Amino acid sequence: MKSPLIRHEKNPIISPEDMPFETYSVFNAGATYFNGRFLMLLRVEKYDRKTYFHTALSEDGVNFEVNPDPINYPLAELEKEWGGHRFDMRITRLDGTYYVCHASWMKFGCCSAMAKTDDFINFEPVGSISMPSNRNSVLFPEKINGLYVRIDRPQSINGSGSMWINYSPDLIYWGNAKPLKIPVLGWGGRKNGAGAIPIKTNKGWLEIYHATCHTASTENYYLGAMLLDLKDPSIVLKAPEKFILAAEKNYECIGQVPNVVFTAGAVETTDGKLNIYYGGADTRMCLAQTAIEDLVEFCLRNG
Ligand code: BMA
Repeated sequence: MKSPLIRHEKNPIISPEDMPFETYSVFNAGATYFNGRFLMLLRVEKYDRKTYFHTALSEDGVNFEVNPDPINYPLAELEKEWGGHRFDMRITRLDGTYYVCHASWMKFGCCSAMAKTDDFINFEPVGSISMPSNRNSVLFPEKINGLYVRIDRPQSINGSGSMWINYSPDLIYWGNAKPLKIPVLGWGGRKNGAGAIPIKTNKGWLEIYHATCHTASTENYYLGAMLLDLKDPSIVLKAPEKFILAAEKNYECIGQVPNVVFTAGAVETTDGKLNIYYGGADTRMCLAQTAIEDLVEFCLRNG
């Protein structure tokens, strides 16, 4: 069975030239549904290559209006002290609050950090939630067995790394960490990390992740999908060896970092579809769509 993902005909849905201000790159947005609209938290780099985060809202999930003002994002204590370059915000709605997990580069390496918001205007730091080197944290949208759950990606000194799952009673103290046992992937020999927030289906938690491998010229990024056990998400039920998206189009192959498709957010539509928002070549925002049940079927048949 082939990947059920279909690239949107309007791709890229947001390019630097569509932005309401001078923009070098706009990519890897977190995404959620907020007050009846699709919301993206865009990672925006300007020509000084400094990073800002801007919300963008849409009625149909395709045409977005970008807020020209960046969000006012508070720094967690460690970031204040050591300086922080934040990126790749993943948004989880849990018990009516929106939690934002992101990577934070500091003097001594990269940590995962978290903040929360009710309105995407005011954010309150939850804190630094890992030791270095760690990134690609995604928080599950509900507690499991009374605990918060997240997937993250500890990174080894040579830059490789793989997804782990860990648990917390309070979002601050995390432990009982276990690696997620996915197969050795022909397209994922270098590293992998969680992408979208896990989606609950009756066959398991559906997780869309990225993985990379070195080719003769570049480190290529791919998207893959897997199903995790509903009651014990440390158990990988199905993880196909086929990728679901590779960088093929010009908007995925040419840009700041070539041959990259990278998701930090997918949003269910009211008719059972899934909008998978992803960065193309670390330069622009793109959209791929599928029916959730088709992606689940892909995992069941190929896993
Ligand atoms: C990863 C992250 C992503 C980025 C990717 C490709 O390490 O930094 O934000 O999209 O590299 O450059």
